[in-house]
Amino acid sequence: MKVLITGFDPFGNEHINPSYQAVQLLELEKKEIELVKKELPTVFARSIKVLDRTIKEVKPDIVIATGQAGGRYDISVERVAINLIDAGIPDNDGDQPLDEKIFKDGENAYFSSLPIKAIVKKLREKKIPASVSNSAGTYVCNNLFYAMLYLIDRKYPDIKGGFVHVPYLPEQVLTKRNTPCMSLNDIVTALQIIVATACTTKKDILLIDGKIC
Ligand code: PCA
Repeated sequence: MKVLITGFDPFGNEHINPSYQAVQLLELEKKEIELVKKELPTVFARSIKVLDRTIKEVKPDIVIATGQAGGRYDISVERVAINLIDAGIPDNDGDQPLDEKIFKDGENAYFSSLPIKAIVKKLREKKIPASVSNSAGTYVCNNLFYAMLYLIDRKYPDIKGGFVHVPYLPEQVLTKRNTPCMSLNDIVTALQIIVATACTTKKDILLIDGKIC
């Protein structure tokens, strides 16, 4: 079983991105899982090109993309990617599209094909805060997540894919009052659990984790 796992480079005012920091440190106990790591640019168009090229080269069974969600307190296992860009800040190439479709001929939305609730349950069992998230935002992460599922739908039907947002690291919130963070160690452990659960779960479980509003 081959897993491609990606993280993003730093963007906005940050000098690090916890997603790729954690991906870099990730090691698996199970030697039967081959892990391929890739850093993606926080750039709308280029991140999609790099992902597509990497999928073509690596031919993974599973793709797990990760990104920073500053201000979130837990590991957010994303459920849905929407066909919309509405950039609150420019990407790392200076592009800031507003209210644009990602792919004109794509569905309005695609759902993750990872066992999102089984992942949340396993993370909580290991005492790592986690939840299903129903929005990956409207920036580069949603853009990449949407493109991944579009490409899977069109070109790579045998691949399973999903997206996980991770909180800031403690060093990123030193001067950000009342802002949550998670240790790099916990984020790396979370990624280990996510990869292992994605590789071993055939059918997702039912778990009460719906949002009232
Ligand atoms: N987080 C941003 C883009 C890159 C990243 O790590 C996002 O959530 O869209």
